[in-house]
Amino acid sequence: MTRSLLSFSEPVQNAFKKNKPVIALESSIISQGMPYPQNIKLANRLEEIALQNGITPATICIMNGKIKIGLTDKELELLAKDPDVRKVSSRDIGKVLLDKKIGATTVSATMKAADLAGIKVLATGGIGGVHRFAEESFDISMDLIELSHTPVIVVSAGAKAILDLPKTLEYLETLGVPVYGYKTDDFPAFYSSGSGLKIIRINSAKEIAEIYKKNISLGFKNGILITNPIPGKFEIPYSEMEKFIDMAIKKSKKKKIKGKALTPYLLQTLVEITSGRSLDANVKLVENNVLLACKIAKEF
Ligand code: PSU
Ligand code: MN
Repeated sequence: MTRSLLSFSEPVQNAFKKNKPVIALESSIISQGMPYPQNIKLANRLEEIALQNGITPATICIMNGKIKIGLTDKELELLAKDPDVRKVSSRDIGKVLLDKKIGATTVSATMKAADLAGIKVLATGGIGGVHRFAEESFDISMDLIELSHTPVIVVSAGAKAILDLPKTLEYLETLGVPVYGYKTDDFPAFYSSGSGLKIIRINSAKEIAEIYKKNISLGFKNGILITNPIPGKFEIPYSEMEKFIDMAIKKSKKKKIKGKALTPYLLQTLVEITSGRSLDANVKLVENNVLLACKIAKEF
């Protein structure tokens, strides 16, 4: 029954048949996270990086009443261009399937799809988390909840810097989600390589896979959050970025932007305020995460 709702691309089917590693890629970053044509360039580039590293990429979305695991170039292009593509978190999957609409999957929905498809590693830019002023808005990304009950390794550059990072880390602890820094003990802040918040350091992809295997052996259902800092030469220092983020958040409050529209609005506003610098950093950090996801996938 599950299988009938999943639709695998040919390359992904072949990889499974030959027992070759596959990584999952989310699509909300394409449809809601970045403007055209940078989004399609990135989507193609990420697939290329995976292939060059001997890994089959499976970008995930919802189309024609199916959860698609692996997309064609045409399908990627559609996700990048069509303004009507919905932003789909886990809770939205059923409705978008029924409506036969096109849905771009966030980290939470992509984790769910990856788990159903048997894919253990997912690469994204930055996960969603606890928004600033969440004590008023209650806005906490479903990504965190999904990490607590879906056994997928999510490779990120930390949580998006527009969020309340200390609260996000606290909430991940409450939810029982292990958070590790790849070759760092400083929680990465998306555009910046560190936030000053301490996390546990891990030095190899092998160790990450081993922890995951132990958790699975014990029947644990939680995922693992790997945070991989943006390479230093591409980062925008935290102190510099904070001013821009404050400006973007003030603008969102004035315009009363809320709910699922908030994250895309803030990311887009930052691209404008920084004259594209934040977009360049976003691209670089995602590429870096795909590279690490490939290394981890090879350990299975
Ligand atoms: N990472 C990026 N850009 C993005 C996202 C992640 O570099 O646009 C998306 C992811 O799909 C993530 C979502 O799951 O933003 C979080 O949205 P929200 O805060 O509404 O849960
Ligand atoms: Mn939200």
